[in-house]
Amino acid sequence: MPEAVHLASGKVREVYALDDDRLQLVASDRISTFDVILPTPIPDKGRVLTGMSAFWFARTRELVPNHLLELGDDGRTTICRRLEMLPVELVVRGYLSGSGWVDYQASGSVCGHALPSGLLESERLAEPIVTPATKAEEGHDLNITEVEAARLCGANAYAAAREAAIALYIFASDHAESRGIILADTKFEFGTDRDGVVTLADEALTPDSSRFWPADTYAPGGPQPSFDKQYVRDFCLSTGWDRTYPGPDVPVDVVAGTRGRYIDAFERLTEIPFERYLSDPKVVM
Ligand code: Q0Z
Repeated sequence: MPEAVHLASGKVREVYALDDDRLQLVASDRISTFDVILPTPIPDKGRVLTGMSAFWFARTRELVPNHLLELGDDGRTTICRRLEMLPVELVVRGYLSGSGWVDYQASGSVCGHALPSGLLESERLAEPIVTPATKAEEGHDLNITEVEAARLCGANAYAAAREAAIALYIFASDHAESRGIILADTKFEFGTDRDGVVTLADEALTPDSSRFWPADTYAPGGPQPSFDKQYVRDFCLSTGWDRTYPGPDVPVDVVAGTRGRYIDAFERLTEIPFERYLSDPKVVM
């Protein structure tokens, strides 16, 4: 097999070209908090996210076409169709959190969606909204309106992507809620294939691209704990860290607790023991 050519690095993943039609995405065990990559990896985090993403791709392929072709035996490698990516990402929000809450407090709307007054932080929205953002290489994505997104993508491609994103969010948030996890919001990236078909790409419905909250402690009126990262965040802040590079080393018990939370999320959502995934990653597909 010819050598994979490195194309791009994300904060915690790498992309390689296998040939003109196929890419290989490799997820590392690095973890970021407050936008800083910590010096200590979380063992198996890349495998958990790769398996979870493939699980959702496999279960939603009738709903929305996606880029997944194969999983590597290492459990952290996705082989996918190489698409022409849309220049925006689509965030679907079912709850008011993060930049949505910030923008709502300042203006009463989020990406052009006027919302009722008096909503609380983390409150569930009457219906999910799509809030596009431009993709920044470094630093923060910039929220834009759907009108701007449609201009950047072309009206037809954007309309197809927004319908797909809403359908995926409803499917996944219903599934997650029935297993004790609130999918507060999630970011999707789409591309078009050689026939112009809008196709789900990148990773999808993982803790790195979504806010997962434990349902049993949900209480609107403030920020909610992150299902996966709260231990590591709380530890980092307890050291007096100022949220700038470099982050603190993470002790073994905090690493183990965080790894356990990722595996718990995987097993709750997929109903597949993580050990089975490690012995044969294709069990999720
Ligand atoms: C996604 C990214 C990552 C760094 C390229 N199916 C596709 N076709 C064309 N391009 C992409 C995909 Cl997934 C693509 N990214 C984002 C992923 C590391 C950046 F693993 N870049």
